[in-house]
Order: sequence, then structure tokens, then C-alpha cells
Amino acid sequence: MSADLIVGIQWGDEGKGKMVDMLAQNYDMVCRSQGGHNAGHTIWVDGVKYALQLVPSGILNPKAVNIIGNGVVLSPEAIIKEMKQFENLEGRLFISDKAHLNLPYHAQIDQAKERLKGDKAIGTTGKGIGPTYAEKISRTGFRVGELLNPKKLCKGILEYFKQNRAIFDVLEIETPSEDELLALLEDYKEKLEPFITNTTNMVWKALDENKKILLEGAQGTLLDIDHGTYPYVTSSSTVSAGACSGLGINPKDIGVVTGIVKAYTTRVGNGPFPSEDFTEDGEKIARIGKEFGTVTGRKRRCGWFDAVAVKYASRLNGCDQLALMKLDVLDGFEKIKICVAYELEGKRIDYMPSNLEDAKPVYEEIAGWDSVVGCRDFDSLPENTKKYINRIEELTGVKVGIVSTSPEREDTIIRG
Ligand code: 2SA
Ligand code: MG
Repeated sequence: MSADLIVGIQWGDEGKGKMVDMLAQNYDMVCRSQGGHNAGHTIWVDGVKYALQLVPSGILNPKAVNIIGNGVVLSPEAIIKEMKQFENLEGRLFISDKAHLNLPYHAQIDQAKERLKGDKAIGTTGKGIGPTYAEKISRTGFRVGELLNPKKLCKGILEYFKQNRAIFDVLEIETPSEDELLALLEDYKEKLEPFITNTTNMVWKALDENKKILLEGAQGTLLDIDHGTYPYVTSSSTVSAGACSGLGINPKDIGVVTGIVKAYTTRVGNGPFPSEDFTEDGEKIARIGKEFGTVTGRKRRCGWFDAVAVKYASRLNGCDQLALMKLDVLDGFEKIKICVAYELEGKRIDYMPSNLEDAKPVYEEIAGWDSVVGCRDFDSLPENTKKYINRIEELTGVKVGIVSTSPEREDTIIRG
């Protein structure tokens, strides 16, 4: 049996939450493989609101086992807080002992470096994601498994502070007191120990037993550390290949890959965004689409569907289908634009350049429609909406297999 994958195709916030929440009902195991508590989505179940950042969405399905893989950076503080929303998590939630620890000083480093960068700031979530991954790659990080021996870990962290005191001085970060740090780590151990294990073995066993597994991506492909709009990216591998290394599975273990795209584009944080719309249309999309970050509350930049970027991201991930989300947000627009190419250094190109900074969008316009809210089958969509979807398929070369027509779970078209 293989593991199906949900991956963000744009700059995150594509509506993965709704899809994963819907799909998680049918899976035995749901896994996170990258990112940390910079991710976030809200799920409503029976009128109750749940905010998820690190815990996989399968937590709302009482039968599903949830895995936080080795590729995730884990803030004990954030997950302990998040876990309080749920009961009886033991046996339903497992954290890889190889995941890296995101500790309070990582957020301090992140925020201090952003401040120093001034107008060159990345616009991070300030959660310490970059510094945690940086230490992992520098081989100076600490892993979740080390929480099981707080005294030793405490010594290691203090030693790390000693070695890096000069840098911490510049960043104005104080060394934590030994007593306070040890108390903190002991508290983390007490609360998290029952959940820490070798998750790779668990995923392999589930695969061998033909269990249904869903891999839940966080952020989006254009924020990928290698393939995104560097340096305005997150620090993890957000593409499907990252799900393999982030869980310890191989490419042959991956089944259906579904790319999640919004019917338009948004981006939060700094960096190039060719199809950003600075007119009233962009404002209208933000307003109707309620485009505010769930983690930081930041207003998202809004613009039109970028078919060049989606084609690129689909190829990187090996998408079998796209799920087109928030289509209803475009209701009532007279004209809808699609970015079909870029203009770069006086030339028209139809591929993603290595640096997107100076690319200007080349648009095609499609006539709008009245409303798609609540449509549940493809045939009942307005003709212009069908044209829009067909054009997206033509330009990206990927089938739009799923269409979301409202935030409600049921308002989703699944095409056969
Ligand atoms: P970081 O904190 O180091 O990962 O930031 C680096 C860039 O990655 C972007 N990023 C995100 N973009 C969209 N959504 C994200 N998660 C939250 C959400 C965002 C929020 O789901 O709504 O609440 O603000 C997310 N996480 C990271 C970030 O904006 C930087 O551009
Ligand atoms: Mg989000």
C-alpha cells in the first residue's frame, strides 16, 4: 500500500486544511513531515473551533493515528499548548525522536535577525523555524529524543550558548539560567515522553499492513528552501520529495499526489509575487476570501491565478490532480485574470525563472460568473466557471479533480 500526499502548490494557505480535514476521515494514519508551528489552520467540527499548528489533522478522526515525522521542527511549548484542546491523545499521537527541537531561543534568534535585516527582512512568522533548521544542517541542533534526558540536554544547550556567546551578544539574547532551563526541559519531558518514539518504524509497519496513510504538507511549494523564491522562503523542503526524507519513506511509497491551489493567489511575508494585484480587485479578494494569516494574523497579499507557477510546482511534486479551492471567492467579478506567462528582460517566457524578482505577468482575461456557492457537481457550474477550470487544466497540464465552492465540507465537487 502507498501513502497519499497533499501538498501546497502556491505560497501556502491554499486551503489544505479543508482538504486534509475532509480526507482525514478516510485514513488510518495522518503524517506531518516538515515545517513547524509556522503552519496553521483552523478546523470547525460541530460548531467547535480547533486551531492546528503541529498536530496532524487526523486528530479529529478518533480512529486515526497521527505522526509528527523527523523532518518537523518541534516546539515543545507550542505542541503542549495545542494538545490541551484534545483528550485521550495517548496512542493517537506520536512524535519522532529524530525531529529537531525548536526551543525559545530559536524564536529570539529569528526575530532578532529579522530586525537586523530591516527592509530586507524575509517576513517570517517569527517562530524560530529558520534558526532550528539552520542548526540541524550545521549539526549543532538538539533532537526530540534528547528530551528524555533533561540534565544532559540542559548541559548541551548551555554549552552551545557558551560557544556562541559572541553571536548571542550581537543579537541581544541572554543565556537562560540553568535552574530555569532544567525545570523547563523536565516539564517538557513529563508531558511529551509518552508520545516520543521511532515513527519511521511505525509508518513502515502501517505501509506493510496496507493501512491508508495520508501525508499532510505544510506551507507551499513556492516557499520550498530549494525550489521556492529564495531567500523569501521557509527553511524546509515543502515538496513531495521532502515528505519522503521527512518521514523516512521512499519515493515508491508515495501514492496519489494532490496539489492544493487557490483559484487565485496569495502570499504572506515578503518576496516576489508577479500576479499580485494592487487595485481594488486585490482588496476585494482579500476581503471576501478573509485572507489573514492564522498564525500571525497578518494580512495576505492577493492576486490572480499564476498558471506558470502552478505548472512548475505541479511538475516538482508529481501532481496527479489539483484541488481548486475557494473558487466562490471569485464570484461576481466581471473579469478574471490568469497569468499565462511572464515577461522578463524584454522576453516572454512560459517557465519559472530561477529568480522571479523582475518577472512581469502576462495576463489572459476570462469573463466572470455570478455564483458558484454550494455547487456540488461540475455540470451545474456556470459556463464561464467551466471555461476557467478548463483553461487552468490546459495551461498547467494537470487535471482539476476537486473543486471547493464554499468553506463547508460538503460543498466540494469531486470529479470522477
Ligand atoms: P518562516 O516563519 O521562517 O517559515 O517564514 C518564512 C516564509 O514562509 C512563509 N510562511 C507562511 N506562509 C503562509 N502561511 C504560513 N503559515 C501561517 C498560516 C501564516 C501566518 O498558515 O496562515 O499565520 O502568518 C506560513 N508559514 C511560513 C512566511 O510568511 C515567510 O514568507
Ligand atoms: Mg495556513
